[in-house]
Amino acid sequence: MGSQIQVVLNLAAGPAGVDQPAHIHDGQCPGVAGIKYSLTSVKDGKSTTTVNATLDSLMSSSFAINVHKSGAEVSVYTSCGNISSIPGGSPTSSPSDGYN
Ligand SMILES: [Cu+2]
Repeated sequence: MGSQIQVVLNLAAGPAGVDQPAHIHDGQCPGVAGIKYSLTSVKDGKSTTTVNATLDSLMSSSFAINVHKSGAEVSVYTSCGNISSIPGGSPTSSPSDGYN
């Protein structure tokens, strides 16, 4: 979305009604570093966030999306995915599928 990107997480649902913090962290899974961008907490497996970063900027360095067990157990990681290791090398990007 130009200078922004929409991040959509669709995971197997965690505990019902529990907000699971999610962030884009510096580094790579499983030993991610600090938080780079906060994402909307995952609830029932779903989260959508508009992030003030370009896709290119996220792909040009080492970042990972990390989901935490809960606010109380934020030190427990339940999901992690390296942004730079998306199967196929990079997300599909063409005007016809909504990315611009
Ligand atoms: Cu995090």
